[in-house]
Order: sequence, then structure tokens, then C-alpha cells
Amino acid sequence: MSSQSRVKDIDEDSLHVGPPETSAAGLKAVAVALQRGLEQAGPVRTARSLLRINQRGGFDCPGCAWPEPDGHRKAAEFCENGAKAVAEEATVRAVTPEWWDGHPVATLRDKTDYWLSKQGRITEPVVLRPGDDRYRRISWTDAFALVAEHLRATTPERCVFYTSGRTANETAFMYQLFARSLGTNNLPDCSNMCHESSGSALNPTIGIGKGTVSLEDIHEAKLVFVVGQNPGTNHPRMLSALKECRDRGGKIVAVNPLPEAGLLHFKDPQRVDGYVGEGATIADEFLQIKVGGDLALFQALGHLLLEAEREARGAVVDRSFVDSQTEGFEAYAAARASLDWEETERATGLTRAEIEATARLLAKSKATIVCWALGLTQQPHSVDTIREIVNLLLLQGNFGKPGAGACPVRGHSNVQGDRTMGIWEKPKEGLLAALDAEFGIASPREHGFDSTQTLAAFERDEVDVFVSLGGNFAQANSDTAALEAGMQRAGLTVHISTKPNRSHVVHGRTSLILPTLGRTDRDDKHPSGRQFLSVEDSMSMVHSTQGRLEPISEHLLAEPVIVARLAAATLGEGHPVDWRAMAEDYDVIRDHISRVIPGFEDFNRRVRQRNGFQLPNPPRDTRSFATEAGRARFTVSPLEYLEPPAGHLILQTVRSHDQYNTTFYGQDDRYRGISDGRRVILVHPEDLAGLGFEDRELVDVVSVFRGEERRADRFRLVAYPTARGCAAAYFPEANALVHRDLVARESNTPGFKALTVRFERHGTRDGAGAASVEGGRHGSTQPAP
Ligand SMILES: Nc1nc2c(c(=O)[nH]1)N[C@H]1C(S)=C(S)[C@@H](COP(=O)(O)OP(=O)(O)OC[C@H]3O[C@@H](n4cnc5c(=O)[nH]c(N)nc54)[C@H](O)[C@@H]3O)O[C@H]1N2
Ligand SMILES: Nc1nc2c(c(=O)[nH]1)N[C@H]1C(S)=C(S)[C@@H](COP(=O)(O)OP(=O)(O)OC[C@H]3O[C@@H](n4cnc5c(=O)[nH]c(N)nc54)[C@H](O)[C@@H]3O)O[C@H]1N2
Ligand SMILES: [Mo]
Repeated sequence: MSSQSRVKDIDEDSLHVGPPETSAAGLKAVAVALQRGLEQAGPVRTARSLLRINQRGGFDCPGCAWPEPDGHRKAAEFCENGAKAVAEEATVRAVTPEWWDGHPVATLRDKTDYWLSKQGRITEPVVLRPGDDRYRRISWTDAFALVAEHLRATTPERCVFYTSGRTANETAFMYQLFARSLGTNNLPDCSNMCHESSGSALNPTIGIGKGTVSLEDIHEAKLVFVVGQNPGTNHPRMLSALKECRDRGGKIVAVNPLPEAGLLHFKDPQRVDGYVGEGATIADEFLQIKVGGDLALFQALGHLLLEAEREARGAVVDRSFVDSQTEGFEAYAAARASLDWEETERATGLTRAEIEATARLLAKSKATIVCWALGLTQQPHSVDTIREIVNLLLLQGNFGKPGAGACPVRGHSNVQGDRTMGIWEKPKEGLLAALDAEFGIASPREHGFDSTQTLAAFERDEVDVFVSLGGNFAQANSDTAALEAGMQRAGLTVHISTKPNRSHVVHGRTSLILPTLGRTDRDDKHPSGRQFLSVEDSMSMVHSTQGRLEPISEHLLAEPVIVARLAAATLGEGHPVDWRAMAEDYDVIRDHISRVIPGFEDFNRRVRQRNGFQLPNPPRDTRSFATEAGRARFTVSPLEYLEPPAGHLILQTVRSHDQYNTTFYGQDDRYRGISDGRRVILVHPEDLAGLGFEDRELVDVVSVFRGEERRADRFRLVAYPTARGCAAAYFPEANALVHRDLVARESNTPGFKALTVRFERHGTRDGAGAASVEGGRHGSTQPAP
């Protein structure tokens, strides 16, 4: 057995709970980052990679989509979690064909994603054939031929091409071109589960599905809302921008059910004075809202702004902007003319005084930005909530002026770019027509599956081939048990991956794992020499990314090469697209993109500029709105919030400080004081008492949706200062509880932050002992390491 299989898996019985921290970053963050790097990659690779993160000519941090400052980059423009992401990829631990041979998949199904990922980087393609019990080595040529055989044996609408948002622009462009050449728009991606609600709200109201601010705007804003977001963990470099804003006199309002450390104080690890004391204050106001209460909050703020405007005409509402650039104001003003304060306080968990104080800050501010992330996107009424943010911004003319705008803070480092490149199950006609004209293909017009529809298609046995460009679909999506069972009935699953994960071991009847170069790896096996790729950040900046590290294995192929060879093998000689030319020289891909995707004209030259280039953004650039009416739209939504029945709480799911989505870097959720265990549910102490449970009690969790129940066993209750009536658990442990039909209206994004749950003392259920979905995969049943 190889040495790394001695990695100790999570043992839930070792759970440790201490007090939550009240400030983020600081010296500890630097120390943890370096230690993880040294453990995984050794000193030389750690130094080489950390010095190149987010530097010109270096690689884009695979951690998150927060932009890089373009004026003066610090020597190390990195954060603890970016460094951990890099260590995870730069590891020298190897998962070889011999490793797979020593680990039949049945044994791997008992492991957590922590253990799987810690085994290291996959070094060669492997296949698992029907009837076999483990993955075995396969040549690249045979692997591509096998996929081609399966794709050709079925019809395109039974094939699904999933993308995770780390995929670079060039790869994403080729991948969607491949799917459409084959004849399907089945292009679900992680953004279906992430910020889809933001796009669904922004596109029809402001004419673009992206944010409208730049990093400089955050610095210049007079007021920044940080709503439903935990930047200290998930976008740590954002804290520097918020601090800069405060240093220049701006105010910050944080809205969150959890008092997240990074929202309270920040110790700048780039500055010596950032190491001591409690750090700089981040939030001037912290609104500890109930999960799902934001729509009520933003409606109340709109009401109060209109009231303030009535008292001092012209002081609050930007009438000339509203009159010349928007429509729907009268209906909006009428809908917000009255307010039921009692219901607002119940929906938000906030007091009228708190909301009024926030409204005064807002009324006074001449430049406001609202930032938000998943706390707003994963609830039934998410799209309404985000439209309500747009209403507020429109009222005060907060578009197209410095320091103002909408800022959905994206997740995966290129999730926004993937959509720009055409990864979308509902493509616009313009894109398809441009593809057809450029390549002489006939793209299908029928819309494809998003991630939720893919889950349903798996359940109905309508998926023959599932190709996954990165990601861990089985763990990322809802209804884990049903999804895994469905995936296992598919004919072929293909995973283009860097590291082992759960999706590899709940595979289709035939399964392939195709190992690829990552962001940090050098990509130089091309006739025209070393290649680079490009990405788009949360603020629509496109720039190059190029790895420098020696790849862990000579057998790895770059993602564009894998996609090109898959396509060539499947579509055959006579196909009009020259896949090989694109794989040999990425400039060829970029030339195609420059003719197909608006905003990418002269791509090859502009991507080589010092800081790349910014994509056009009409609301920001020219205060114009490419909606149907050519104006920004006010909208009216009914009030909606989450109210659990008696004996139940609303459960939201969050990331720990030591994970990247379904990959766990470690077991230390430092800021929340929780370590060495993940099956926990954070509950307010008074709610615990009210429900008759005690801190640290072991419970089984039951979720309820439209009369159906889902169960997940053995979670530890932890008394925690969350908002009343609400609870929090980690993603993905809680995904087994999410019913597939619990989704946001319009965007179809799973309701990962809107579960209704109750607890049962572990083992006290009628007929206790019946296996439940996740019952077999908790620490205490792990085989001894
Ligand atoms: N280190 C690290 N970085 C990451 C990731 C990672 O896993 N690890 N993931 C990346 C990805 S793909 C994404 S999408 C982003 C995610 O970034 P975040 O959105 O910050 O991620 P979550 O952990 O889901 O945190 C959601 C936050 O919203 C709050 N919240 C929950 N419900 C509500 C609500 O109803 N109202 C309000 N106002 N707040 C609420 C939660 O308490 C929590 O603070 O991060 C990206 N960056
Ligand atoms: N309950 C709950 N569920 C959620 C969420 C939540 O907040 N709560 N958040 C949702 C969100 S926002 C998202 S974005 C999804 C995430 O869903 P995914 O994007 O599908 O999941 P990840 O965990 O980011 O994918 C990790 C895997 O990607 C592979 N990988 C890493 N780097 C590379 C690379 O460079 N190339 C390739 N080809 N592969 C690579 C590795 O094999 C690794 O195992 O999960 C969603 N699920
Ligand atoms: Mo995400």
C-alpha cells in the first residue's frame, strides 16, 4: 500500500468546539497557508507557486473569482485560502494506476472526499469496465475511442456535458462547441447551483447578467452592503478592498445570520500592524438577519427611502435617472407605499430601529454598492430578493457612476467566463448563429438540461453518457442518494479531473477518469511551444493565466487537448471544425472566440496586455440597459420569507474555512471554532433549549419538503450564536437532505439555504437501525487507518 493511503480520514468523534473568532486573517493565516504548502508540495514548489499567484505572467489563483488590483500588486497577492488551493493542486502525492489497483471502488465508497482528495494528483487515464471492481490503466487513444463509441451509440439528447467553473475560457469555448457539434445544449454547469439566481434577476432588469462594478468602485464607494456572503473564508482578498473603502471614509453594512469573523474585523496579513490587536473593523453595522429574510429587508429599505424622499423631495431618489433610464417606478412606489412592520420584523428577525438606522445610511450615501453571494441565491424566492436589490440601486441611480453598482461575488475562479464562452443550457440565438457561421455546423436550438434537470434525468434513466469537465457533481447537487443511484445506472461517466473524488466512485457502468494539467502546471508540449489560457474575474476583467510547475506526471494532458481529442475521435475526419489546430496552438482558439463572442475582438493582442482587458458592461460604461425596452426595470415582488412549522428550524448550508466546495483542505473551521469534525448543526442556544435538546447532542436530521422527508443520521448539535429560528450545517454533508424540487423559482438553483428540518435524538426513530442515506459515511465507522 502506498504511503499516502495512510492519510487519516475524518473521525467525527474527535470533534472539537471552541469559541468563534471575531477577526479574520492575520499572522495565523500566513502560518497555516505556508504549513499546508510545505506538507503537500515541499519548499521549492511552494515558493515557486506562491510567488506566481495572481502576478502578471503567473497563474490565476484557482481559489475564487475576486479580481486582482491592477495598480500595485503586492509581492504576494495571496490569501490563506488561495494558498491552500494551490497547495492542494501542487501536491507531490500521486494517484497512480497501481494505487487504483490497490483500491477496489467498493472500499473507496466508504471514504470521505477529504481522504480521497488527500491521496494526491491522478497521474494516468484509468478505466473501470462493466463487471470489474476497480479502475485500471488505459491509453489515451483507447480512452478517447471508448468515449466516441459510447457517444455515437446513443442520441445527443441522452448525453450531458457538465462543467465546473475552474475551466478556462479557451477550454470552455471548445467544450460547448463540441456539445453543439454533437447536437445537444445539455451543458449544465456549477453556476446553475451557484449564482444562476443572480443572472436570472439581473438580465431582464439591467440587461446584463453580471455585476456592474470594478475593484476601484469598491474602494470609492460611500456605502457597501455585504449580504449573504462570508468573505473572510471564501473571498479573503475582498477584505483588503473593504478595508480600503473604510479607510477612505466609506461605511460597510453586513447582513448575515452568522456573525462571520471576516465581517467583523480584519488583520491585514500584508501589513506589519495587521498582526497585532483585534484588527481593523469591517462592518459599521451588522444585521443578523433570519435565513431567507432579505427580501423583506430590501422591501422595507425601499419603503423607507421613498418615505424620506417624500419628506425632502429630491434628497434621496435620483429623479432624473429614474425618469430617463428606467421603467416601472410608479408601480414599484405604489407597492412599497405601505409596510407591515410587525411582519417585517418577524420575517427578518431584525428590529424596526435597526432597519431604520440602515435606511438612514442608505439615504445619505451618494454611491452605494450591494455585494452578495450564496446567502441570497439558494432559496425559493432568491430571484425576487435580487430584483429587490436592483430596485434599491435604481432608486438612487447607483449605476454607471464611480463607487456604485451591483456586485454578485462569484465563486469558482472562471465561472463567469465559462458562461461568457457559451456554457449554458439556454443559449441565445445570437451565439448559436455566430457558431454556425464561424464553423459551418448546425447548432441545436432546443434548450438543454441545467444541473437540476440533469439530476431528474439521471433519476429517469435518461442519461447514457455523462462527461464532467472538472467538478464533483454527485456531491455538489441535491438529493445525494437518488443522484448517486442514478449516476450508477448511466452507461458511461467520464471525469476530466485532477484528483480523486466521490463522483469517481459512484460511476456509470463504464467509467473513465482522464487526468489533466491544473492552473499551476506548465503546459508546453505543443509544436508552437508553451501555451497560456485566460479567465474572466467577477468584475469582467479578462486576463491570461500560465502555470510554471513541472507536472506531476508526463502522462497528463492539458484540458483543451483532452476536449479536442474527444471531439475529433467522436466527430470523425470529415467534421468542419479543425480540432487539432486548436489543440496545437491556443491562439487559434482565441481567434475563433474573437469572431464569435462579443467583446473579444482582437483577443490575442489584448489578452497579452499588461492587465488584460475589461469586457464591455453597458450599465457601468454608459448607464445604458440592453433590456427589451432599452431601460432598466423596476419590479414588484410579493413579500415572501421562510417560516418553519412548530418544532422545526430553517437550515442553511455553508462552507467551512478549510474546504473548497466538495474538497476539504483540512478539518479546521478556525473562525467558527469548530475542528476535527464536520457533521455538525449550529443552532442558537435558546432554540436548542426550546426544542428540548442539549449542546453536543447526537441527532438524526429530518428535512421536510411538500410532505416528503429526507434523513441524514448522526449530526452533533452545537450551540452557536446564529440568528434565532435558523440552523447551519456544512455543504456537502447536508446535501442528502435537499429535495430535488426545492429550488429557486426561475433560476432552478437548489434551495441549499432553505431547508426545513427537525431533529431526532440519534437512534430513537421508530424502527431505529434502518440505514439512512448518509448513515454509512461518518467518521466513527471508518476502517482503522
Ligand atoms: N476557500 C474557499 N473559497 C471559496 C469557495 C470554497 O468552498 N472555499 N467556494 C467558491 C464558490 S464556488 C462560491 S459560489 C463562493 C461562495 O461564497 P459564499 O457565498 O460566501 O459561501 P457560503 O459558505 O455558502 O456562505 C454563504 C453565507 O451566506 C450566509 N447566509 C445564509 N443564508 C442567508 C440568508 O438567508 N441571508 C443572508 N443575508 N445571508 C445568508 C451564511 O451565513 C454565509 O455567511 O466562494 C468561492 N470561494
Ligand atoms: N448544500 C450545498 N451544496 C452546494 C453549494 C452550497 O452552498 N450548499 N454550493 C454550490 C456551488 S456554489 C457550487 S459552485 C457547486 C460546486 O460544484 P463543483 O464545481 O462540481 O465541485 P468542486 O468541489 O468545486 O469540484 C472539485 C473537483 O474538481 C476537480 N478539479 C479541481 N481542479 C481542476 C482542474 O483544474 N481541472 C479539472 N478538470 N478538474 C479539476 C477535482 O477533481 C475536484 O475533486 O456546489 C454547489 N453545491
Ligand atoms: Mo459556486
